Amino acid sequence: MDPDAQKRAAAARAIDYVRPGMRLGLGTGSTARHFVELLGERVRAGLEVVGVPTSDATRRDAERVGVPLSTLDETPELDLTVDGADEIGPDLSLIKGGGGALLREKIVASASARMVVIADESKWVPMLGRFPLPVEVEPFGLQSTRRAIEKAYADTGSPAPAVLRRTKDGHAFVTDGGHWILDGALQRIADPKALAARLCAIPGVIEHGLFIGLASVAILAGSAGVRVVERS
Ligand code: A5P
Repeated sequence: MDPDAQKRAAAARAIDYVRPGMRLGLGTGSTARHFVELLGERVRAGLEVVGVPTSDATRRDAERVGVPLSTLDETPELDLTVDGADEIGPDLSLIKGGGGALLREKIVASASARMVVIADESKWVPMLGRFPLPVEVEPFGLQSTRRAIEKAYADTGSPAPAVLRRTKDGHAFVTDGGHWILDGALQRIADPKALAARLCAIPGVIEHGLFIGLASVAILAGSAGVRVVERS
């Protein structure tokens, strides 16, 4: 299986977790897009669910395939969120936000009774940190916020620059919420909880891409097939 087929296989297994009447959080990214497409097939075959998208891109995908949509204002409690990840650690801690949707992804996952993360095996790591950690920031005061973030990295044992994410044409990448993203290539995050607490305490930080204690199931697809890991 090539990586895209693996993503689709993981997404297909996640469909097993969907029950009629569920209120679903719909993740963002290439793996989550497979889930939305497969969910659309089920909806067209008669399955009744409602979805809350985590990004404008996912909203458009869901509309295209016919998944009925709601918002967290109309539907503040969800049964299940299915989303991808950039890295998955052994305790199902995640790095997310490679696609820039981390804030809405975290809000939606936190409003859900359960989060299932879907990915190809390349996302499974013994320790988080090889994928650059995205931190969503308020543009006002960027340099001060950047310095505070870099101090948090150094103080927690992973010194690294916090680099402004840019689009291909060189402009700052702007999130759906109108914020910017600083990516930190930390290499290893020895204590994700400690780092998360430090980042949350910085006023210009809107949200960070460490998802701790949110995912309860990981569905991983590789060349040997699909495996399911449950958080103990
Ligand atoms: C979006 O902001 C991210 O959190 C994605 O869920 C993550 O980047 C995984 O994306 P892929 O499924 O495209 O690898």
